[in-house]
Amino acid sequence: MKLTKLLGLAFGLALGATAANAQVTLRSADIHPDGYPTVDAVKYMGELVSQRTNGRIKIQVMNNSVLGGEKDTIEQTRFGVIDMNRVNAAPFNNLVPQTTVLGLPFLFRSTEHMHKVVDGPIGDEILKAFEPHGLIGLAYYDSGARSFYTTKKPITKLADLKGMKIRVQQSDLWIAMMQAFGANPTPMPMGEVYSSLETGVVDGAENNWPSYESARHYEIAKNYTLTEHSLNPEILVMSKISWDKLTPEDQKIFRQAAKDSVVKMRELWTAREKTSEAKVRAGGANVIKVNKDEFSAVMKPVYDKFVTDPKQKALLEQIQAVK
Ligand code: GTR
Repeated sequence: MKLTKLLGLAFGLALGATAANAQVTLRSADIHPDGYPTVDAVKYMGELVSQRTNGRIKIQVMNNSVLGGEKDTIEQTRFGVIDMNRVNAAPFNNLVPQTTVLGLPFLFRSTEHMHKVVDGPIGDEILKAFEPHGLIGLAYYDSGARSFYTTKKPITKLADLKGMKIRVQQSDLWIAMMQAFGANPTPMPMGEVYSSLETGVVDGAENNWPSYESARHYEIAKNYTLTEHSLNPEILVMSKISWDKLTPEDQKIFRQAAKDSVVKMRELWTAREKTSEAKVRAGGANVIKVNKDEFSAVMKPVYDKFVTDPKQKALLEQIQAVK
């Protein structure tokens, strides 16, 4: 073998060795503040990944919307600018239509029902649907039940929503849902909601206890009406560009660590729902119980609009059939 060839081979080996031992830090986006369960769950996943790769791969959670609102970070994740992203299912709806069923109003009978669906083959099928869009679906996280909150007029019955300007997530499903409730939907990123409530751009919004509390919306929108209209979960995704750079062994480690972080997330979530509820009640929130049947009774147009093709219909039926 010629010397130059030998040298080349040695160089190649050295490069290979460096690449295998090199440390990589993947960036994961989240809009929530420090200590929010989704943020801590991804940090926990990062610890597992780091342990299981002997410190070769780390995950840095860049939360507090530092990388932008959810719609923007989804695009950046698709293009590999951001490696991972924890986002609610709603902003994925227009990109990955299969996610739409998860947010359908009054679909899940309970958290247990939702868990059974996302933990089983239906959940896997929806996660797989991300891949053609440049994303790898890794896991579902809890997001509790979403309920309305308003600054001035409290919602005590369905008719109160008539004509109210309600902030929604940037998803056609959510726009249609608000219209079916009789409200006037205003889609915008979460980061703009506080000032929009404060300045009267919107009369209200809707979210779970922890977001209502952590985003401090309860300070200005004191009426929280327990409609619990959706149990739409959170979804953790990875950029396919970043994923393809991992070895098959590391991909397995990521899948398992994501799965393990779900268990952690559920513990964190259950605890946080309680502390957030206690905090907003202590902060003077006016918590209102309503007849939920009145609200669910007007949701047929939403189902008619979004469950149209046979695949969506089959998916919905499968979800409803899960006992
Ligand atoms: C939260 C969710 C966020 C975001 C937010 C919103 O419950 O965790 O990912 O979707 O709601 O309403 O924009």
